[in-house]
Amino acid sequence: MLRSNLELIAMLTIFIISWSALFLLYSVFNLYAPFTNKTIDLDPIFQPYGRAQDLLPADFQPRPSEEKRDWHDYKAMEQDAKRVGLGEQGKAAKLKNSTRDLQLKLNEKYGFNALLSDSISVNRSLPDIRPPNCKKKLYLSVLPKVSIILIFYNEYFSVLKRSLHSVINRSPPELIKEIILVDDYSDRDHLHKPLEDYIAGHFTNVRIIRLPRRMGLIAARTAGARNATAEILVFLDSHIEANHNWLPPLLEPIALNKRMVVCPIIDSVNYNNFELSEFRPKGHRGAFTRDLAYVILGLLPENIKFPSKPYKNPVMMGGLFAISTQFFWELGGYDEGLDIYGGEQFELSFKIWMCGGEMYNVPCSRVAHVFPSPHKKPYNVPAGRSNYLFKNYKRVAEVWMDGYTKYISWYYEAGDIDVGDLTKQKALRSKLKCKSFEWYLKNVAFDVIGGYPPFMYASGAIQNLGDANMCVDVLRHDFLQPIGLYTCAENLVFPQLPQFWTLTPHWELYMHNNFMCLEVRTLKRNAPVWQKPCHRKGGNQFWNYDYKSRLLKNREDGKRCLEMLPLNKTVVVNACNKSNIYMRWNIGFINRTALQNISYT
Ligand SMILES: *[C@@H]1O[C@H](CO)[C@@H](O)[C@H](O)[C@H]1NC(C)=O
Ligand SMILES: *[C@@H]1O[C@H](CO)[C@@H](O)[C@H](O)[C@H]1NC(C)=O
Ligand SMILES: *[C@@H]1O[C@H](CO)[C@@H](O)[C@H](O)[C@H]1NC(C)=O
Ligand SMILES: *[C@@H]1O[C@H](CO)[C@@H](O)[C@H](O)[C@H]1NC(C)=O
Ligand SMILES: *[C@@H]1O[C@H](CO)[C@@H](O)[C@H](O)[C@H]1NC(C)=O
Ligand SMILES: *[C@@H]1O[C@H](CO)[C@@H](O)[C@H](O)[C@H]1NC(C)=O
Ligand SMILES: *[C@@H]1O[C@H](CO)[C@@H](O)[C@H](O)[C@H]1NC(C)=O
Ligand SMILES: [Mn+2]
Repeated sequence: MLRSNLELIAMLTIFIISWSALFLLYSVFNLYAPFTNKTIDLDPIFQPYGRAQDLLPADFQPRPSEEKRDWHDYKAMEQDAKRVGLGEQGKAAKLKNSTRDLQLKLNEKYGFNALLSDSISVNRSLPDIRPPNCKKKLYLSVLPKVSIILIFYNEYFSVLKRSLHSVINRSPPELIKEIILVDDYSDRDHLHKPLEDYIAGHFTNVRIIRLPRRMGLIAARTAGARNATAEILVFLDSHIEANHNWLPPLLEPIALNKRMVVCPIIDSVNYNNFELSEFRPKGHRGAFTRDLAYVILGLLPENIKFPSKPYKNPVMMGGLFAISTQFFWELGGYDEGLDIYGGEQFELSFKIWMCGGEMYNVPCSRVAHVFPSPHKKPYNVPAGRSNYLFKNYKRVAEVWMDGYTKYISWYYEAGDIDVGDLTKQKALRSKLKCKSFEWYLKNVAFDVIGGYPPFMYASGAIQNLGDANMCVDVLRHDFLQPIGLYTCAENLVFPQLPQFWTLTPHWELYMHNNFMCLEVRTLKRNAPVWQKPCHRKGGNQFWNYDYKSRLLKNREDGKRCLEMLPLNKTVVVNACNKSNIYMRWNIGFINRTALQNISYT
């Protein structure tokens, strides 16, 4: 549930989740009914905090002059280096009896090769893929203790066990005060008695909090944070593997500055073979597009020059980070009006930067994350509003993004989405005297506007003129299959995610929120259209909309156009032909000013 994103595939999960009908669950008080006693008197959230030093408890002073030490656990590293076997050293693994069919079934059900996971040790070794300099780094010898909050919903047992063992095996025991597992109302049997027995048999400082009903990621993290007692909160997913010495580099910046929020670098565990590799693009400095999709900005030259040095991160990927408990609550924790999942990483990131904090990525701290297969069936999320994502985003934008909201592609159309009461959030912003969004854009996310100019050429559903019921749709396919057509969303300007396309100033046609660009790989007849990572090189990913002829042209020469094959009810690319009605398309929103300025056609 890392945002993830960044996470190509995890992002897909977002919309997979969003496609399913959802059950509405969010009045704050209902949500927290089971925690109500605490909620009321624990509401330190909106107490005014004054100066930064008020945040420091008497018994915890930063010790910048303190001795440093080498926190590596060399014995554990040595033992790990000797391990051999399936998946050891983070190598790609394969079961002898595995078939493609079985793999697909597993991917649908679990999002990864669950049987393979069962055959890989929960204590498996990982390669040390940190920048070489990290091996020599020393950190303060006195570091604050952490509460690790690991939330899960129907997590696969061996994957959850591996997450726990990796954290415990690779953290200095004296730094972990407790590990709090938050169960977001799982219904798989193994997560009840068997999990409790396993924990009792293997760990001493791990406890489980069970939510009384499905509440979603945001509420689950909040419940974990309320239960935590250590000075620092570390939020993790339940399908991760912590690498050597991951914890001290996360904690030192916070020990030195309580308003520092720190993210590890997230590596990737392949869902088919459990191979560990470095996440691409490297570094994940996070940001957002005009749609408020999470995107990854390139590293800055100084980040590349000093690869082990922490660097500023405008927006967290979302799933894995460390923050001082007090700062978290000073910021009000997560906005409790956010439903289920989505937008919370923007909310927290904006608050951190605008309200006196800073956020860094730490290249010496590595945690690997299983990015699930796009085949994964949507979670059994309680039904309700299908547009909770937009509701969340709009809530965040309304409170934090000031005048920038006018640039958000869908904002005007989202006018009728009720975002609920924002009084508390706005009061918090004024109480903490937070800076403006303009300040944030200038000083922190300074390359967002350049990379993602605050306007687009066209966006929304792409509707065929030959058959007005048909719109271009991702069809929930794996990226291994071409996109297709589906019955159009009711609102063409602001459709559901699988039909929400954007034609960008980079001449890419991409889907809101998943960083995948439409690409045509051949010049043959009936060329299929694929979703592929955006390469910014034009050519097979170049698209241009001629709003007069309504042709949607691929490649700079404008000779090939998107076409619906009415018999097959599919989309392909063929030589342009204005007289072919099936080659003509409406797009929900078009910016004529921008489209008129086309120098390519
Ligand atoms: C494949 O082998 C593994 C152990 O080697 C076993 O646990 C699993 O059940 C087998 N799967 C099938 C489909 O036979
Ligand atoms: C994994 O390591 C822990 C010690 O950290 C040990 O208690 C446990 O038995 C090991 N499990 C396996 C399957 O190797
Ligand atoms: C944390 O939750 C557990 C289980 O619900 C409860 O027993 C404990 O009192 C809680 N601790 C805090 C500090 O809230
Ligand atoms: C479309 O369907 C026809 C007949 O149903 C078939 O011959 C043709 O190969 C199909 N084309 C594509 C691109 O799938
Ligand atoms: C263009 O489309 C029209 C209408 O479908 C068709 O009659 C004509 O043959 C097409 N022209 C070419 C060159 O394919
Ligand atoms: C028009 O295009 C040119 C170059 O193609 C670009 O520099 C300019 O900013 C564009 N103007 C508008 C209004 O989009
Ligand atoms: C349309 O594009 C122009 C640049 O060509 C931009 O200045 C303007 O803000 C855009 N309008 C909208 C509504 O996005
Ligand atoms: Mn995740």
